[in-house]
Amino acid sequence: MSDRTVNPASTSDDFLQQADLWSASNYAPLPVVITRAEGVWVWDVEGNKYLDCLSAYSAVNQGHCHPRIVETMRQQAGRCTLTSRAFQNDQMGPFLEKLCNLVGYDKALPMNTGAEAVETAIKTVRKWGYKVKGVAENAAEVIVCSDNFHGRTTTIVGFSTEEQYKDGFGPFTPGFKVVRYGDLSALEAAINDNSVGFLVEPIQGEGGVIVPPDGYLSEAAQLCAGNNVAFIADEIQTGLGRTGRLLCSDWDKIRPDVLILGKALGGGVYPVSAVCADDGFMEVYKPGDHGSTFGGNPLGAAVAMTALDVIVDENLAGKAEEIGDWFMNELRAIDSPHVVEVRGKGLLIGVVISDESGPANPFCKALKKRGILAKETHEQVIRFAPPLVITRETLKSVLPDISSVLRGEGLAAS
Ligand code: IF1
Repeated sequence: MSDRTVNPASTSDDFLQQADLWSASNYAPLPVVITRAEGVWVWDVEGNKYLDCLSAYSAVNQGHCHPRIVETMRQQAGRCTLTSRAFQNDQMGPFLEKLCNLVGYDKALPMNTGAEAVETAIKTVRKWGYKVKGVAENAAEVIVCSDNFHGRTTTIVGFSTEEQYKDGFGPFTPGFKVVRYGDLSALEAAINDNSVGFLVEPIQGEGGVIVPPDGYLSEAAQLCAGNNVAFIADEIQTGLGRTGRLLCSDWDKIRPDVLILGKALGGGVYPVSAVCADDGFMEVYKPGDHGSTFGGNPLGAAVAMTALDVIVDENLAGKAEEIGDWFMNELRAIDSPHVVEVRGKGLLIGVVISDESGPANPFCKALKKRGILAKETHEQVIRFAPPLVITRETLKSVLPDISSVLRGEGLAAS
């Protein structure tokens, strides 16, 4: 095995080679090796500094290594980290109470990753469908949207419309119906007596930062309410301040029956996710029906409480709205033949590169060369989603570089 060592790895190239050697090749990351991070900044092993415009896909809304969150983590790590749900701990209850009061639900069910929370939401509405709505055994249907992204489990990729996510992973869980995102009549036509839930992202992140037509979400919610179908919002990426409101659903003044949170709930330091709903849904669970070894653990619960406090205390939703509006206008003002559209809400922004200009990836590589880390989604879209603690001054300082790259400078050199 000696020919398979890169030892000791010290340069970025070493680490890239090492990861290439030992990691399954399920990712094609930008070739940057980060060793330190603070706020909106990250540093590679050579000491180069970058502005993080991805925020770990919105998991570090509060900024990297937020001092309050890290301090909570440190303290709780030295006190008690894991009890399992076989015993009670003194952090989970306070965490769930804080979360439920903040988002306005009777109860929450804690999990770890986003995909687990989505699975939990699906299980919740299925059981509700059978026990409360009265759907015949094994007939429950969950309606989902085209170009959805809800995670990577076999059930979830089974209802993806992206071939690559499914290819080679079947057979898949039945009971899902796909309708076109943004299409109310398709939703109406798909609803029948067996429909138990409609699962939707208020803005599709992976789909390419797709903002649905005005009124879509509220009318979809009304359709669901009128047909006794649970409206399930996956706010794993859009929630917790990212779009300029605590929840993206708040923009449309809707209150989902089932709310799914993750990512920033763990403050970027620990995986914490949760499903929130009222008693009418949550009361379907009896002991033993569902669970997770780490879900609701005291370390994650403590971290999540501070992660929520930071979002509220630092008015991160308000900042996302204000800075996002300004930044989106600045991006729109860039005169580039390559940019077709700038869209999004708050600090979840997609810059669409025209097909003729080639894929977005070389633009991201050119941005990296200028110290800005962004990642493309769906070939043609560059996503700009910095931590919500970013200031206007910081963004202003990198705008000339963003502008140069979007106008096509330095593309060939990458
Ligand atoms: C990866 C994308 C973002 C999500 C929504 C559930 C989950 C996610 C709306 C699952 C996760 C991630 C996963 C990450 C890349 C990323 C992503 F590009 F794939 F689409 F954010 F935009 N619902 N999104 O966005 O949460 O189980 O991962 O905790 O590398 O797959 P998870």
